[in-house]
Amino acid sequence: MAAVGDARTRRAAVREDAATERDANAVTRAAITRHGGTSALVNPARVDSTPADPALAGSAQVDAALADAAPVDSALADPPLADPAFRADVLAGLSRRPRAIPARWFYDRRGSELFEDITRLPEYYLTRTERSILSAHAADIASLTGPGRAVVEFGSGSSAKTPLVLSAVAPSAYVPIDISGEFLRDSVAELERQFPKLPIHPIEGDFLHRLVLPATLANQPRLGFFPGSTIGNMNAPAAVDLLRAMWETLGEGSKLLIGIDRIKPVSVLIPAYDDAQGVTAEFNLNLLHRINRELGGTIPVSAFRHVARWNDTEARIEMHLEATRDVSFSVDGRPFAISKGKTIHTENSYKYGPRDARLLLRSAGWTPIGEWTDRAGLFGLILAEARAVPAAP
Ligand code: AVJ
Repeated sequence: MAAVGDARTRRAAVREDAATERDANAVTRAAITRHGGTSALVNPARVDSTPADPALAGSAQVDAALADAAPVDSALADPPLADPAFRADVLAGLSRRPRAIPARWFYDRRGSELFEDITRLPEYYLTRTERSILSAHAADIASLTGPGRAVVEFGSGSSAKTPLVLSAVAPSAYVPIDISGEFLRDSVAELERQFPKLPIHPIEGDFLHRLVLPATLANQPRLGFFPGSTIGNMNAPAAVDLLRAMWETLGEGSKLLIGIDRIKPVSVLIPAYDDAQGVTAEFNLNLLHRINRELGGTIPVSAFRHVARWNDTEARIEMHLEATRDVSFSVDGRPFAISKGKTIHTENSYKYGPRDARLLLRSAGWTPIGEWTDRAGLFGLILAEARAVPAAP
């Protein structure tokens, strides 16, 4: 374990206005940015919009516009279970310049399967590396968190890394939070078999907002768990908002174990997002298939190619879908045209140096108290503590 700085003297400020009671336990079944999820297509997602970063912008503003335009029963007339938030994000995303569609819409059933395949690719070092860090340092992590904490996992998805943490930290309870009830039920059933004495309290909800934890956990200290570098999908302001919402959900004195992917040579980064087998390309292109399936689109998918780029000033991998010829098509009856060489921006995956990652956490009131990495320094696992708002010096 590498202790991180003199944590006690550097408390980060916590804004009090991060979340409102109105947002408590919001249950929405739309997809959000996450790994391994399936979206049941019912309600519009309530995702904070980040206008400076169109690929991640939420749909709140366009929801409102569309609510006026679409007749109430249009969902019934449309192809299978069209999510109004998906439609709104796609129509708005294809209309703006540069074109951009939020990455959270990757995760329909097929997209979630393809993501699982990505995590097993030789080039995709993230999942494998994070898991090896977790198992190599489990005892160390446990000694810093202490036993008897309720482990709260944000975006638990298929909970693949959960057993590593649960067997290490001797938790009092496990609280998986996920937007997909289907995924929750599957993973809870599996974990109940593995940890028969552990109380499990699943919450189907959107962790981008403050949630109210079950009353039975009121007096138990908490350990948040947010693996997979899911935070990398967000730009800095959105990431800080999310980390603050987690602070509010967990409360002062809680701890957070978070996986954050690191900046590294482009020769390693690009193949991780543009693999030899073309699985990531298929994952990216599936978004166009999904638009065709669910929104009555006529997009000629074969006229697009997957592109992964490193944007050095923003310190992020970008995924785009590039038109290989001039194309025109319609979505939901609306016409669109894209000229050869132009792209639809579909994902950002931000990477952080060790100090960048710690500053990000501090910006949201989380004081780093431990950090682990692999031999090559590919991936960072940070343990942070929710400290009170500091007095000004
Ligand atoms: C789930 C956001 C962590 O950015 O590495 C993988 C998603 N996109 N390959 C990532 C993803 C293309 C992944 N996250």
